[in-house]
Amino acid sequence: MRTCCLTALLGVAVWGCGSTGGSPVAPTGAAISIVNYTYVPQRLVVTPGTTVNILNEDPFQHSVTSSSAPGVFAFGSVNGISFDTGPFTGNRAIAIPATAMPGTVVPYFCTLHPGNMVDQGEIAIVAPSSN
Ligand SMILES: [Cu+2]
Repeated sequence: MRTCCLTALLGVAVWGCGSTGGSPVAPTGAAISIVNYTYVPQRLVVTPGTTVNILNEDPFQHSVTSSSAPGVFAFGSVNGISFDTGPFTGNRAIAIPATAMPGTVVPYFCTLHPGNMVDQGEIAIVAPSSN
């Protein structure tokens, strides 16, 4: 399942992989890049169940670590949603639970440069479109 989703996000056709009926769900390809101390995009909008791929393009470590509120530079959660890549270079992925409540906005920061990234990032969770 995890391998399936990650493969889909890499752009490889995997229709039907592990599916047991119902409509296929198009991969969203949600992604965050970190470039020159900057999270891009600063605000990422995703639906519940999304895997977010993160690429740190800087030649040194950063983290993507959730906090409880904007301006709070400590690990925390909002509506039960939290994540922490730990310091890394290259690629990581975080999973937004399928049970995440739409309307939840989770701020995140870098534990190695708290308050010193260009902007704090945030992930906003919205309901899937119903069509
Ligand atoms: Cu950093």
